Amino acid sequence: MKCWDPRIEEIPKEELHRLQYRLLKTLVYKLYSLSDFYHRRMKEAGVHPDDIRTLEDVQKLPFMYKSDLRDHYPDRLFTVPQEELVRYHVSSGTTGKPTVVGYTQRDIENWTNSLARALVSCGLGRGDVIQVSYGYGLFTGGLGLHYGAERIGATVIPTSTGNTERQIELMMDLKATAIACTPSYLLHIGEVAEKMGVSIKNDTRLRAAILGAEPWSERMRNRIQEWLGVKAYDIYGTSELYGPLFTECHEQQGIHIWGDLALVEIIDPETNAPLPAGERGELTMTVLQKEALPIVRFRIGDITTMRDDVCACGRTHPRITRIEGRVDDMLIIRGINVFPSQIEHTLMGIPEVGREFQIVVDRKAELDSLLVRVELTHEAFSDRIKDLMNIRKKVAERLQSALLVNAEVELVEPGTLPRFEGKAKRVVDRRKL
Ligand code: DLL
Repeated sequence: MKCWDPRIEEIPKEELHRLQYRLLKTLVYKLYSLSDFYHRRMKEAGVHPDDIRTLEDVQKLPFMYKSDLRDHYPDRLFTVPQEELVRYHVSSGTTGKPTVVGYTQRDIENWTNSLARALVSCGLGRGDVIQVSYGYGLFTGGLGLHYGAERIGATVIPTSTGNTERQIELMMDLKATAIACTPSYLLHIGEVAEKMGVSIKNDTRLRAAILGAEPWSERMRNRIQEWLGVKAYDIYGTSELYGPLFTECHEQQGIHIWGDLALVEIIDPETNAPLPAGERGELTMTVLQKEALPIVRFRIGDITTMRDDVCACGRTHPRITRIEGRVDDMLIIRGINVFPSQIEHTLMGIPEVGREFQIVVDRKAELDSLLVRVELTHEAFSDRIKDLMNIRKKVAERLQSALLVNAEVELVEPGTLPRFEGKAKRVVDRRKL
């Protein structure tokens, strides 16, 4: 099957814009009358629903921040009574209070359909066996993918995370053709499989991996594809926008954002000005059809670029490029901005470097220091001391030229750095401890 819903996925752009405008206008009127929060915010911003006369007028509306959700914990931004809710999810809130999201039956429908379109665009469908190794529970990854995979008629293995050896046995016994998990967990699965004497590439039917929930680099994709013999697709979403929602298609040229569900803007994080397609900034979304917890101009904090050209696959909806990281994950080292994903991309271009690394930032004598601990491949690790010194020098030079910051490099034995079952934590910022 080429598209799950070709009528909407290949809709002419002008028609999509008209539809978005209609949905936006309806949403704004609804919120003005239904939500104290949005009513107040719009009044403060001096904007009335009648002022929304074009799609670009979305820019007149006030922004919403993660702190708004925390400040209204647990459910004070919901616009439906509890009886209308069919589910809650709760984000773990690495920085402070957790946030609670609620769903009506229709919200679950929209979420599921978005993932059905996405999974079909990754070449999956009836006959596929999809192992869902995202966490099930309060996290949106497991149940989100589960519903999407069932909707397209695939067979789901709901393994959730953990118990990795058993995951590999089930992958073989039940002939999984696809896996959905974080990229860091797939690395771990691949390693554990090797220890069990199993080659994912040769001994399983796995051919696709739906990877996201954390930043990962293009070079990591190449390594995963080559090593495990799968096509690796980027999947994006956040709990506030339902959960995992959008993926790349088989062209692997950016993540398709279904325009009938969400309106994308890229904002300059410093000036708050909207940026045109092709310019890098902070992803901001308005969810056009969301009942329980409406989301308008939500400043997600992820850094990306928008593409507005039509994809070679024929889908007309806007795309975003791979997320580089979150504004608040950016490390400022001696005044220079560094994203952990840049470090990953640089390291994965060095053949002697294995797949795991750790970044340690500290402050010594009032100066920031950056230490990058790098696992070597088994072959490189058995090299002579002199060769190791050369590898260390090479890694330090590559990092210096990519980041414009000096990094101390420590080479470590393969298999010694932490492994992850959910989202990876590769940065230790001792300045914040
Ligand atoms: O991580 C939802 C999800 C589940 C997405 C499964 C994909 C797959 P949260 O826990 O609310 O929701 O975290 C959302 O994770 O703002 C990004 O910073 C990061 N993130 C998610 N997907 C990607 C990705 C889920 N593909 C936050 N690349 C987002 C980079 C990602 N970062």
